[in-house]
Amino acid sequence: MAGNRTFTMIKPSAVRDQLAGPIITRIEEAGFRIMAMKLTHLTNIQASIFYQEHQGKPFFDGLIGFMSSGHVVAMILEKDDAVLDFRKLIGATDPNAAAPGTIRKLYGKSVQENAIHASDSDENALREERFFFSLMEQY
Ligand code: IDP
Ligand code: MG
Repeated sequence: MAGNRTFTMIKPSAVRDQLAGPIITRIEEAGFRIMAMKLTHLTNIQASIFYQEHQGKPFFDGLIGFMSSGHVVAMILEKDDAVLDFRKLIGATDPNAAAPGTIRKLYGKSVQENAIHASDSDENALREERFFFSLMEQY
């Protein structure tokens, strides 16, 4: 059975462009409940660990530089089938290929600066929420 939690992070470009508010509004209007939220600024090392699955890929260094370039808004979200439904809400990795009305289509600027991160499995959602939030903050 699919889990009911996912993890998301509004990326530095979107926070810088003052799009956190509109993005959070869309998330709530789509039925996701915010269970935890944190504004923070990742170091290079923290971003590298968060994105460790992409180490060695051609876009890795650019991604890490970008993700540590400014503040992010990290959130734990709750809804039935959270991981799958949230991936649908944000759209494809490349904003140009994302479906109309999706967050990445509306607010993404490029493949790298695609406005928002979302977990791709229940297992990764748990890893990512633990990375950003201590146990105490979840209860
Ligand atoms: P996802 O965010 O849709 O899950 P992933 O393949 O997991 O996509 O890639 C993680 C992030 O790395 C993307 O959201 C994007 O910011 C960046 N990225 C992925 N592929 C490319 C690329 O080909 N060029 C530049 N950046 C990329
Ligand atoms: Mg991914």
